[in-house]
Amino acid sequence: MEGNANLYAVLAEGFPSDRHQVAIQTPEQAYSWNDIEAMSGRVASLLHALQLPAGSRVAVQVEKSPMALMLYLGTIRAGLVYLPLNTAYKASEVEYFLTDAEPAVIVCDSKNLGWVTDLAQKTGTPHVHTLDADGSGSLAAAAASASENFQTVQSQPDDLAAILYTSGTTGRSKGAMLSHRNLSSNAQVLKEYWGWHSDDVLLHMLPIFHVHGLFVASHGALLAGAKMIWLPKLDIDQALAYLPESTVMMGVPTYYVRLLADPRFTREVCRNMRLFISGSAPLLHETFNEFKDRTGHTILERYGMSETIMLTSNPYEADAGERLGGTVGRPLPGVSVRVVDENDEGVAVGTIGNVQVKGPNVFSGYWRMPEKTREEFTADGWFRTGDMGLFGGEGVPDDYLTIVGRSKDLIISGGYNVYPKEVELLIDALPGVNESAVIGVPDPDFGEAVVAVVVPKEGGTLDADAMLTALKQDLANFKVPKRIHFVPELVRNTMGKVQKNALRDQYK
Ligand code: MCA
Ligand code: AMP
Repeated sequence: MEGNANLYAVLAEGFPSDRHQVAIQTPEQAYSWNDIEAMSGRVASLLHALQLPAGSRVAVQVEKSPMALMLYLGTIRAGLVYLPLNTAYKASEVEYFLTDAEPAVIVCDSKNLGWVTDLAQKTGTPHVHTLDADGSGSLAAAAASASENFQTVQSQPDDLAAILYTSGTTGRSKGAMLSHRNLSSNAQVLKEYWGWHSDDVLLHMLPIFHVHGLFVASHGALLAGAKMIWLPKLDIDQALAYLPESTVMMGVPTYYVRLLADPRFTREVCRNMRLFISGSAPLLHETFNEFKDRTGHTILERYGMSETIMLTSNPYEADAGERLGGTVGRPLPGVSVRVVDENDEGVAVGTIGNVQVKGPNVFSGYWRMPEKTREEFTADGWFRTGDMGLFGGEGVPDDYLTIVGRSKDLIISGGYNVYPKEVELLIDALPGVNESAVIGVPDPDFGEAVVAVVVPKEGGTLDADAMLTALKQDLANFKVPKRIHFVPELVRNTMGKVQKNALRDQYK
């Protein structure tokens, strides 16, 4: 029989032959590899019975649980397209995704069932299910009576597996379309590159609605047949309790900052660890160095995007080179990375330019946005990341990439992306506001913190607390400014463009 390009079929090739072993350990319960097959099989049977057209979207906004992972795997097995949503998104944010993606199914937490049902009716989403943090809800109830024996759907490499929304500078979110090939090729490369093996134990504390936790971390362990310690979120007490029995951990820089802030985090706690990986946002030199001093471990920093999954990584094997703090390492095998000028011409080593990428991991385009897709690819097929970087530089080998900034106006706070334009539009719509500029300023915990600089209407005064309360109605909490500054006017250049760099300097 010809191989099946379905991502689940690829991952399952790595499951251990003894399916009774523990695959997922939570503080409450253990799940075996058999359980993964059976539970994801039940979800797939349930979805299959809906007789949805191929490529139908399953939108999911639920708390992290083993069953939530089964929902993901079951969706993939059924040949449907998984569309994860940050649990922090409010109704008005979710409405956009439902309108744009037109999913056939939405699965939500039962506490949100009221407004999600209203939205589903409004947007024509036919099927609504619930799934709560404890694994209960209408989805689990229906899955319980569906068959656990499900023959994973035969997929083609270019079939769509997932859509990940990532905002644009215009404030309108774009759905990055990822295929089975994109996801499985990246998982296979990372398995080799980071030396995954079946004896590994992954401490999984990341959310599973983004690339980092859902794909990079989960796929790594699944494909290696390695156990995951599955925690609902970052909790330092729990992290300290489980680190001694773990070998691999992944986190955004805030995870490492918070571990280091706790004096109980010692070399002894990390005694069985072989690899700490950081990504999604720049890791500060001081965190990298302090971590090495405290634990003896050198954090491996890597770089990626929702549109591309993982692109570059510092070396894992000692003989492959040094892990250099501040750099994101070399292009992964099969991935091409170039640094170019404004005319898409390559620049010399040591020169800063725009980072462009190519490879089997790079997405095919944005959902129903052919023009935007065309704009973001060069004529010869390179994807414009919007990141600025350089190869080499002082004391850095010529094939190591360093990310120095972004040409896109984006704030990364605790690993979550915030698009200033989206926040500015909401602030500008508040009564008494003339205009606003939203910027990121350095923050010891989140890396960057969102700050708003607001010009009140002439003669008026504004109340920052009232504004924040109003913003929280429509905006996920992590996007809500941590501070608002009032100014009589915004600094502009001769072209009339707001000088965000000057504002960042002033308010840092
Ligand atoms: C929570 N809050 C935040 C953030 N998270 N504010 C700004 N930035 C954040 N990231 C808000 C909360 O809503 C709360 O607000 C207040 O801050 C304090 O919350 P706290 O209890 O400290 O938050 P937490 O629950 O501990 O969460 C912080 C966190 C979490 C653990 C750092 O944000 C997190 O897990 N981040 C990981 C994100 C991630 O996985 N990114 C990968 C993207 P209030 O008091 O008002 O309610 S994938 C990606 O980027 C690419 C592809 C890649 O390369 O990986
Ligand atoms: P997302 O839209 O969530 O996929 O975020 C992708 C963006 O995160 C990239 O375009 C980079 O700007 C940033 N990013 C990811 N990893 C790193 C890293 N190690 N260092 C600096 N920036 C990073």
